Amino acid sequence: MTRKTVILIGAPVDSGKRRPGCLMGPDAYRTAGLPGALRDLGYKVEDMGNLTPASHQPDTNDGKLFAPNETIAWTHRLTRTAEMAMQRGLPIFMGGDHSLSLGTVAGVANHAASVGRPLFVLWLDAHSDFHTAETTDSGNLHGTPLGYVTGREGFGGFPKVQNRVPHANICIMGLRSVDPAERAALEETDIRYHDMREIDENGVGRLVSAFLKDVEAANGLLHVSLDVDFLDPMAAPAVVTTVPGGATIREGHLIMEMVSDSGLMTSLDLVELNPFLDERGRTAQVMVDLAASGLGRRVFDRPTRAAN
Ligand code: 5AB
Ligand code: MN
Ligand code: MN
Ligand code: MN
Repeated sequence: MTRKTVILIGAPVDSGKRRPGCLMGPDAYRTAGLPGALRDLGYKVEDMGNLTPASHQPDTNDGKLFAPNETIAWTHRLTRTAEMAMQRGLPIFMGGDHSLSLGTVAGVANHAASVGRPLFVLWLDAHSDFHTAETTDSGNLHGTPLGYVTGREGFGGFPKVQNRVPHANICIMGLRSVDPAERAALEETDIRYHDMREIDENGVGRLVSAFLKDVEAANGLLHVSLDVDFLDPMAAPAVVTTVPGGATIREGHLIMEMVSDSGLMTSLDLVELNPFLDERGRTAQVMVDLAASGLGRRVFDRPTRAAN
């Protein structure tokens, strides 16, 4: 039996918001042991190193949008990289802020179309990231990836999305901070979204299993996009956009273990980690543990770490 290949792709994207630091994410995941954890699970691991954006004009600071040229350049680079990596294995995009998902999801969607299978997306996030470059109040493009990949208007200058992700194939979990313009747009769609209250009332297990059943029934590919701020800031402090009242480590692991059991996940984003804000690497470690759970590790298999 050939071992399954996981392709680690460093995407030190830091242009999606004003506060810097996410560019250190890929190396924090390596330092926290992601490659070794995956090898221990039996995967063949290839690390492509850290990418750079396509060449672009320097950004000026005169418009509402922060660093649009750089984010557009990343979108070009990551779309192509995702398309190529999907042909060879399971890519893990080590971010980088969430604006990287404009490219990763667009590329994965192109791959899905080329193999004739529908793409499904599980979006684990406190935010819905459903703005367009026109509706955003902050001008921070990390709040726009789901708007982009579903083909919303209002992304002038960005590459045209070749294969939109259908609304019905998207499930957002963990919501507790959605701007009015996003909410109004979201409610016009049949994107399914579960806020923290719904999680509290139903438990994540029931909600995730309903979604995974649909992915399986459609013979879909599944992209998981894990934003650090899905988790409660007490569990995962290393993120700019902290919102209290988030998911617990246990809920995170349950979701990822159920994803793993389903055997459906074909690509993964780890986004928004800002190692500059971390406490002795613990947020990076939580993210590595969640990724490992999504690829077959059980919580009771988690190694006890030496203190030094
Ligand atoms: B993240 C906010 N909606 O548009 C905006 O962290 C936050 O990738 C976006 O989910 C958060 O700036 C983007 C207020
Ligand atoms: Mn996000
Ligand atoms: Mn978020
Ligand atoms: Mn954020």
